Amino acid sequence: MTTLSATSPLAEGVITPTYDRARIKTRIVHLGFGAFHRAHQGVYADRLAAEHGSDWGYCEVNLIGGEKQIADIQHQDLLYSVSEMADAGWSCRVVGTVKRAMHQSVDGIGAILDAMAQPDIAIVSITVTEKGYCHHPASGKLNQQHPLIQHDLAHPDEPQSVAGVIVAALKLRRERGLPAFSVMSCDNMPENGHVTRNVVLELAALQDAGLAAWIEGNSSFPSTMVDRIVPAVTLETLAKIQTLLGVNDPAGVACEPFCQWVVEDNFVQGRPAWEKVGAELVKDVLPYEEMKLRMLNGSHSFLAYLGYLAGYQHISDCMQDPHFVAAARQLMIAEQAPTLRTLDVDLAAYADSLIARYRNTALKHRTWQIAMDGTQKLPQRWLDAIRWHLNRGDSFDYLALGVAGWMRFVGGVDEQGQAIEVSDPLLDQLQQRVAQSAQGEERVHALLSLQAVFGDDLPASPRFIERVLQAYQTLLTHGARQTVALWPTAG
Ligand code: NAI
Ligand code: CS2
Repeated sequence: MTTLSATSPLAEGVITPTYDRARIKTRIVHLGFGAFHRAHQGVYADRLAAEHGSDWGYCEVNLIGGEKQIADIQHQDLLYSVSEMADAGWSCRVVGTVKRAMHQSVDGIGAILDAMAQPDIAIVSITVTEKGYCHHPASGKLNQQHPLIQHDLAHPDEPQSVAGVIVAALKLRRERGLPAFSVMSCDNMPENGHVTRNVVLELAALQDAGLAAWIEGNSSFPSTMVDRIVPAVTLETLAKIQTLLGVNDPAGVACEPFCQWVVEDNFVQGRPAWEKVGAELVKDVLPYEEMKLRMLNGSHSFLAYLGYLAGYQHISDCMQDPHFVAAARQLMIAEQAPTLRTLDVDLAAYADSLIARYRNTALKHRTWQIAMDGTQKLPQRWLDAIRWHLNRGDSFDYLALGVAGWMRFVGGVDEQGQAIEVSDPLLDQLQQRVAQSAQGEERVHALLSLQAVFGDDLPASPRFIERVLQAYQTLLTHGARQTVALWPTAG
């Protein structure tokens, strides 16, 4: 089977770049050429070029991991495909707006910094997962002890961290007399622009106060709310893509049809007219981010931990269990929705639409994938809402059950006594606490002592501890499936 290229014949119905690709300019450097970026920002750029004559194109960069994705797209004329998967059928488009692809381990960091310091570059965007920001998830501040940050402080001109690379690139632009670019995070964090600004400015200030002041005065860090479910690509997905496309595409991704992007309109060197292809450009993204993070990602994580423990491999499998559907809905409507700032959105309808999206059996979104990196996700998905309820004396039964589910998951042994492969940047700290605590109450206290996740306040809250403990004990006694069915009265 031939591989996707500018000249390969494609199956009928595939949307291809009919615009002049030579006209597209490299105006955005993107850090994190993963599945999500390809299916989200990549498609907005392609649609803008195809439907509105935009010339905004990408230089795609992977710093850590993802060597294969960069090599793959280089071998296929910088083209890749995005397939939308619905129970009713699939559709497929080839994205043509990538101009260049680089990997730190192949091209070297010097070449990447040089690419970021070209005059045409107006935006550096990011999707590097929450852990890529090297911050303390509970506070949003730079983790100065992080090994990558320690490295970058010692070698500022050969940085390894995302923040270090941005600081070094901006330093180079300043030296070359070029204007700064805007830095746009598209990762799932509340105020992702502020988190990015914090880590970049803090790291710059530790190196050179003058540089930090220049960045603060010349760059901007717009926040974004991003939404499109893009599961990790499997061999099965690639086979399906091949059937749709008519050629092989190892750089292809598949995702749900739904897509949403809310962007803070704050760019120092211009931006693509994303609003022409459905993005919302607003002054304040925070209410949208919180809504999405607490309703969607909060229920996703709940389904991920409890579902994994109950033996459900995919989110759509959880949706076959009416008790899981009811629990996810309760969590969203009764415990997350009340904590949100007012938006002109019907939250009950939003919850229904999320459940409908989760039911998509074509997606095969693994509970294990969403369960990854929990220490980086819990604060914004559950813990801020729990604090809201604690302040008001309200109940938060499902959020507490979620926390208990996470604790059971990171314990590393499932309900059948099989090992769980826990993937988390704080794995050492998790394993140490698990190894040094007896199963039950002691384990709960040991995990609550993770200050980077729970802060100082939650481990000192008797109500929080009591509710999580009760949920944890119930999970131990009844197992996840039955606990979800009986909750909140099972304890
Ligand atoms: P992925 O695993 O396909 O890609 C991860 C990307 O992050 C790769 O490009 C990798 O090189 C980079 N990366 C990982 N750790 C890094 C580090 N320490 N420093 C620098 N780069 C690093 O994951 P995917 O699906 O692309 O998701 C990435 C992020 O996008 C998510 O964590 C989330 O914040 C956001 N997102 C994902 C959605 C999805 O459904 N997949 C939807 C909405 C947002
Ligand atoms: C998921 C998200 O992996 C996860 O943690 O909750 O990536 C989710 O699929 C997206 O945010 C949907 O937009």
